[in-house]
Amino acid sequence: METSSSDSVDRWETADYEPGKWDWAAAQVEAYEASGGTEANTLLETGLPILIMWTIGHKSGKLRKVPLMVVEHNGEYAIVASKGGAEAHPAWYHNLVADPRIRIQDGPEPSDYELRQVSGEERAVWWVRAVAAYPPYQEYQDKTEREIPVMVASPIA
Ligand code: F42
Repeated sequence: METSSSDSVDRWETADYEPGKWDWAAAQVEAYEASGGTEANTLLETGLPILIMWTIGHKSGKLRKVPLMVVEHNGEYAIVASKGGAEAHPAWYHNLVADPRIRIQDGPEPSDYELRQVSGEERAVWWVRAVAAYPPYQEYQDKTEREIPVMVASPIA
């Protein structure tokens, strides 16, 4: 069933925000949004830029906001479900599989994006970009059997 763009706008307005369980990440979301993206916009002392991704919990229906590293190329972003190299995917990854429509805030305001999971050659190209943006991604991949999913977000006009 094709959902209209108004559905997608409504769901962001109607879903109740529920912070994630990692307090430091939830605190970063709060500080980033309160400053319109001018503060708390890097990962601790690395100085590397972060963005805030919005998803809808596929079990809870809650609005979830997830800080992630910025891996951007020609207006598209890679979403890297690394979770520090944990054995399991981050919970938010399952939300994206259930519904690829997300919002990304990389600056003052969030905007709408559509995700595709990438594999093979396309994943390899984006993986190089991801590790260039945030080198620890390679350490995370080296320490787990899990293939860290990479999804690419394209802007929805
Ligand atoms: N995590 C990454 O994976 N990649 C990054 O590049 C990254 C960068 C980053 C930068 C700054 C920062 O502050 C944090 C950063 N993180 C990065 C951490 C990221 O923001 C998340 O905290 C982390 O990936 C863990 O995500 P998580 O969704 O597994 O969070 C857990 C701890 C959590 O909050 N779980 C919730 C809970 O109540 O237990 C549920 C979250 C959820 O979405 N639940 C779904 C629902 O329906 O509501 C169901 C999901 C399911 O399990 O099916």
